[in-house]
Amino acid sequence: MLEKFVIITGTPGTGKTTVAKLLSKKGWVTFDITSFVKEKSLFLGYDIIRDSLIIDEEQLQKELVKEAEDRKIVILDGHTATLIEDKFVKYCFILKVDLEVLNERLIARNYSELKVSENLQAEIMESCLTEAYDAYDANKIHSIETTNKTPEEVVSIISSILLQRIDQSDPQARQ
Ligand code: DAT
Repeated sequence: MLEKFVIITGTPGTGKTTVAKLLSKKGWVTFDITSFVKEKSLFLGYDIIRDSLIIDEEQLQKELVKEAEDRKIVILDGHTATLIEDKFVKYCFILKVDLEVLNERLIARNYSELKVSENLQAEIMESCLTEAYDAYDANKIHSIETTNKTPEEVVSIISSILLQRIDQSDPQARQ
């Protein structure tokens, strides 16, 4: 089965990593795309202005598909996750958060003014959601408003959707 990737995307600061870590504790297999890119040197260069890696997207998909070969479900955390082709994707979750909360989180990260304002703009424009609709079948896409939810509540929404379509009698189903 090709459709094994579950993507958790959203503007930086919306809670992807927090949620992915909790999902991992619950037994789901999760990959942090940024760490994966660094580990495997899957970048073409570095964008100094944006303070971010320029990812070799083609190679990243190849490596992820290879890595996931023997797995049923692999959860990906990263705001560049829509580069995985639709045929490999089971679900795409987009995390959203109130702009004031996001602003505080990004400032707390010591992001430059440019990086804070670009990310706030992306959240206002719902860039991740638009990208997801461009990349994936609409019925794979779930947008989650996280502002008044604990990370555990967000995880419970995601888990309940994931568990709808897996065989729960199979102990390896999350692997
Ligand atoms: P991302 O991986 O999208 O960049 P993160 O998981 O690092 O975001 O979260 C950014 C900060 O927000 C971090 O300090 C944890 C906090 N946070 C994440 N989700 C939250 C939630 N649902 N409620 C309260 N705080 C949350």
